[in-house]
Amino acid sequence: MTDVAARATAGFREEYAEQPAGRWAAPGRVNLIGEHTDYNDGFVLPFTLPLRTVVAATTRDDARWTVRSELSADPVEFGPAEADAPGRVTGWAAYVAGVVWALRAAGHEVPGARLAIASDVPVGSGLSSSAAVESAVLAALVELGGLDLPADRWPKLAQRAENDYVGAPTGIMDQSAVIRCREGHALFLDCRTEEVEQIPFDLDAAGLAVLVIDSRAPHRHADGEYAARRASCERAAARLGVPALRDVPVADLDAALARLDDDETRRRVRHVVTEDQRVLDTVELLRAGRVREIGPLLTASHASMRDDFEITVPEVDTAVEAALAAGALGARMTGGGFGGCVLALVEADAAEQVTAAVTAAYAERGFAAPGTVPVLPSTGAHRLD
Ligand code: GAF
Repeated sequence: MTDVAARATAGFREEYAEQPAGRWAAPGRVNLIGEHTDYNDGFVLPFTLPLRTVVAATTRDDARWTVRSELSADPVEFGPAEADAPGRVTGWAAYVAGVVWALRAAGHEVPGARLAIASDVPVGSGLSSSAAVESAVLAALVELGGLDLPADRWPKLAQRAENDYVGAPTGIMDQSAVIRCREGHALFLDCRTEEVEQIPFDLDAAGLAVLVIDSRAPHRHADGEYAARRASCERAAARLGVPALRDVPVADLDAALARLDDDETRRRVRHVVTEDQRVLDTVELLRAGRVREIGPLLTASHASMRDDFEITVPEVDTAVEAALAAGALGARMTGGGFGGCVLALVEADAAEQVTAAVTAAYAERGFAAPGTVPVLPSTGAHRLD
């Protein structure tokens, strides 16, 4: 397939019969560890992928926005009336209208624009294709409009687009990753303070590889289940008298669990509290250059998502089990759950054998063949040219 940036330009020229003023890119992400901790004010450790979304754009004289995407034969056009009414623009274009809305709601004068979007980030695989669109569009509009908005404030705005315009109650991880990740690093993010630390993540130097395997599992009720998990965590925090589950230290976990009156809530809390600790432990090991040793933490994270948070599905469990049986040092589902991708930490020379083992296990269970996603910790949203 043609390079994604070239496709964005070609789409732009075909739609608008002119050259774009510029092109902006934002990548997809995987999360090394720290799942469903972001909206609990906790810790996450994502890195971005070499797969990108590119937006080619130029301003127009009126306050209207036209967007073309590879996802649709027809462009979508909207003005302030639609942009200012969350939910009015729907489908893929809602992520664009949501960004316009979030900027305008924050008091910025958003320039009218023509945009064309191309993407290599697969939709529905849990690799944050939506955050990539939001972030690339945000980068384009900020620069085209000369808006006074430093990049460390972009993640909150992009998150607002998703929460309040599109209506998905997600946390701050994906937009932060897509905007703030740096090549060769994982992003250690404190989701309460939004402080970040770039953690060197040089797999080659360690003789290791991370495989990202697309489970191809259809997302089953993912939206409703995600919202239910979030509501359950928030209820538990209120019951425990803390602002968020991040405020339950792992040393106090048993005492906290004893104060809750149902097993399901106890399991949800145990996942979040132990997962925050696993992120901190992973960061310590990576800071010390002990990359190989993070494997058991990844695998423990998966078990916690499977047994306590109950967000895995047979396809991802099968991929994790097969990868571990074939010698992976650790493996876990990554992302919101109910499908999506699995990542496995492997010795570089074992990558093929682990991939083959997962493929064979899928065939044996009668699942659709898994896909693979290229991995190379990459740079967040930026202008291409
Ligand atoms: C999805 C959400 F968008 C993130 O905010 C995060 O909660 C993640 O699921 C689970 O860790 O990607």
